[in-house]
Amino acid sequence: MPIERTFVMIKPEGIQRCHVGEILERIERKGMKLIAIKMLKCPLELTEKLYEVHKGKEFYQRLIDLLILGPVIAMVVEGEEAIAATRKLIGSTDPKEGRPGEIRFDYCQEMPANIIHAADSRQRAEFEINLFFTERELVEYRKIDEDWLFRKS
Ligand code: FUP
Repeated sequence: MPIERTFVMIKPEGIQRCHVGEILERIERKGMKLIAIKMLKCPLELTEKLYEVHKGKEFYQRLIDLLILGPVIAMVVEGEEAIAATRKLIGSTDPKEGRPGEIRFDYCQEMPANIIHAADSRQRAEFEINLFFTERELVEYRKIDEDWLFRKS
């Protein structure tokens, strides 16, 4: 299975409702490796670039307003088929259409305040990672299960 990098972002309502620890725990539990993470207030220009594909849609303005209101936690996650795996972890765009176990279903009720974002394709992952992080901010290291030093035999 290919090792991929993807972009994941906890939106302001995920932070304001204090779900950061639980969300990170789910990503780690899946075996994904966190290679970059930062908290920031998403500037308007950056938010508009992230969601430029939705410009003109009826929910666009509310989506942007909600995002620039509070802090976000942006991260880069690496792992086997990380793009599809994190999309499965976050679940349906509309929490009402999700299932128990999906982050959006478990922690929120409605769009656009659906607490988390994850890139949905290789092209988007690359674009979004580059939007939020420089190459130097991506930290290379080995998780304990990748490091031969820690393997029993
Ligand atoms: P996703 O990739 O699952 O976040 O979904 P989209 O890119 O389609 O949508 C981006 C955000 O716009 C969602 F997180 C929530 C919001 N949205 C709405 O508010 N109404 C809609 O009908 C579709 C999306």
